Amino acid sequence: MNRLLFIGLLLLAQITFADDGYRLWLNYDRLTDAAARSVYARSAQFIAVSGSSPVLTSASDELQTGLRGLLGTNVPAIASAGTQQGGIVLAVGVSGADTSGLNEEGYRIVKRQGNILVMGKTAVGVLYGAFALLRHIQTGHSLDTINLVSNPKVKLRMLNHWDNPDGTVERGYAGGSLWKWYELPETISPRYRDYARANASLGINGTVVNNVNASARLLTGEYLPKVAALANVMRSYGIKVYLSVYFAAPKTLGGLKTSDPLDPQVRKWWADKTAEIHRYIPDFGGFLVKANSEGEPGPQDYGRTHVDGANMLAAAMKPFPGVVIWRAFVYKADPKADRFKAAYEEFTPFDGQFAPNVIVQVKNGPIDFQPREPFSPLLGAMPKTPLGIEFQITQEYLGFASHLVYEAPLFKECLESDTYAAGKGSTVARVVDGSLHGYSHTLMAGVANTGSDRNWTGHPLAQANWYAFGRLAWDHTLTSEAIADEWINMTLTRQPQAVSHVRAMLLRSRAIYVDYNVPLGLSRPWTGVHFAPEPWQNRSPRPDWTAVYYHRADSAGLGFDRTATGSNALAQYRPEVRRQWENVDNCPLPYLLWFHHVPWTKQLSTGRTLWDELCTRFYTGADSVRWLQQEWTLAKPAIDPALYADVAGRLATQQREAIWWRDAWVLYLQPFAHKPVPAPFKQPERTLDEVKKSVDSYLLR
Ligand code: GCW
Repeated sequence: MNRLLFIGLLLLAQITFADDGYRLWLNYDRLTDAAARSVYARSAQFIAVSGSSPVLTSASDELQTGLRGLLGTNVPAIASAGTQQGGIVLAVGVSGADTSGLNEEGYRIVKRQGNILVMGKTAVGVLYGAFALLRHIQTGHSLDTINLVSNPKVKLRMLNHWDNPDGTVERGYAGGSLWKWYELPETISPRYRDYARANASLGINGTVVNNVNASARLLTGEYLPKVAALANVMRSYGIKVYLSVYFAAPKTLGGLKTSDPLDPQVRKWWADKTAEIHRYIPDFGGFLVKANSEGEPGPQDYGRTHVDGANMLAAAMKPFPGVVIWRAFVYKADPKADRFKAAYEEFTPFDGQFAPNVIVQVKNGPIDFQPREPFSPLLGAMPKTPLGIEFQITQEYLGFASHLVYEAPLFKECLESDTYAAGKGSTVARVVDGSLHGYSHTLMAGVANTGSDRNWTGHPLAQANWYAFGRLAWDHTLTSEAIADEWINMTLTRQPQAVSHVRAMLLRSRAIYVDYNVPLGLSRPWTGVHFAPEPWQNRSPRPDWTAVYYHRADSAGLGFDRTATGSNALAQYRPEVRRQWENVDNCPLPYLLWFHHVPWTKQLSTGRTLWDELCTRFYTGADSVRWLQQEWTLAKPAIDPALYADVAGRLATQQREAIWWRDAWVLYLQPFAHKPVPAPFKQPERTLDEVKKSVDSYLLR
């Protein structure tokens, strides 16, 4: 009777349990198929851990937690398998054929003598293998013939947090900062460990804990113990901590007269500071620097160059294994210049001059994390300088946490672009993984979308973007579809019909967003809140912080001429790339307005004029949000009710705002185009003034 009651309560608990999203893709919900559970359980009767280290303990703990959840069994951890069979053996440092194809962080999982062997040259390789084994089970694969070998393609796989010491997050849409600076170092939130687990499950091995618009405070004796406390948690999961640094710190913090990178006292200050940091954090990852960009201080303040600045920090870092990551995101407030060209112009002359422990971090596009950009022309143009890539996971220009945009297709589109730097097949991915130019350091960074919200990312489905970034940083050859499938199965549901509805939503979401937002290569970095549509926005302290600077709408047409008759930014690309884009008659439509000022009446390859095509995209894009809503409804029976309701609410917001954004563009552009909205679409019901008013309410926030 007691037993029945217990089972009854258990069932009730399962039914009424609301998934708050905290557990991410590591929710380890019980597999519903009892037969499958017992088959898995037969291969997971014990976990043998040879050797001991905090990282191995993390691996074994995670397997225990995961298997307890998925299979409902308590799997004992033992020191050695001996002659036992039917268990999991974690083996680190194995040599010979088993680890021959592995790099330092890779893993191999095979079935051997009745056990499942998870091997790596290092403990962290085994940890990644343990997560891979769990993923294998979570996604319903058999253990009978398991044979997995995997190596990360990029060495530094990092999140960049734009978190400030006051607890706010620049461009963060999921609450405040994860780091509770006021409570550290004494109070260690359990959340830090869960953050580390989630990252390690993807192979992320670095985290820059503070904003690139950096506060010097992080470098003080008050803050370093706090950073060290975080590093202590991360270490057991193979994650190194990095700091963004404020270039003027020698002056503001050290009381020196200057922060000139060639000044001996300044150099000494940084060398001492770097040594001090290592006393707190012996395995410190390194520095990330935003210098002479958007008002941040830098070497140019003293007539020095980016190389002078980076190499000064590199010299301070030289006694240690860490790196200096110098951002290439720079542009000047010059109304005549084309911001598109700035990073290439400033950095290519320095190729080969950076110290060996410097990596230059380049945003994926030449402007700034737009919904669709061509790849940055810098990628492939600095063969003698390790270039890392920076993606933005947080949705600064992708509708914050209210619009659904699955970013894997965006990341992949860039990674698969061919730079032709060393002939055909010189993809951005091959620049970034170092195989093209033989870089000594390789790096993929993502600006994090995590915050203090219980579900980490605000929009529950935006967890998929953190997941996708991490998986691609490990292996950029994975497809967007495969990553979506993994994430959905591990996080939301394993019911095949529901999986296919959610997969369809994710895969189409970015194209839908682009259609109602910036179709045909339209671009629009906004000032203001970076959310509301403001194509009319033409006033700012800087010309390159207005919308009109980018879209260039006038009575003749729309778009930025970057051909030889315009800014000639196209000349920064290899001839093969340039040829794809330089002719307005055959430039692929996704890039058309990035490179051409196109007459309103020009007929495009679709058979429609520019104006009609734009309207078609704006309207079908906005209408497609209804399709997203329908797909979500179809998945409803298989989704946790609380989570379902959360996403349904956000989709409703997205639907309303997609129409708002469509109307903003249509009503703003129409007086230039002098054309009616083509049938079957209908003229917006509101006026431009009404749209502007509703945007103002966002700007006042
Ligand atoms: O996209 C812009 C953002 C800034 C950000 C900057 C950068 C951290 O609007 O908030 O500053 O890029 O990447 O440095």
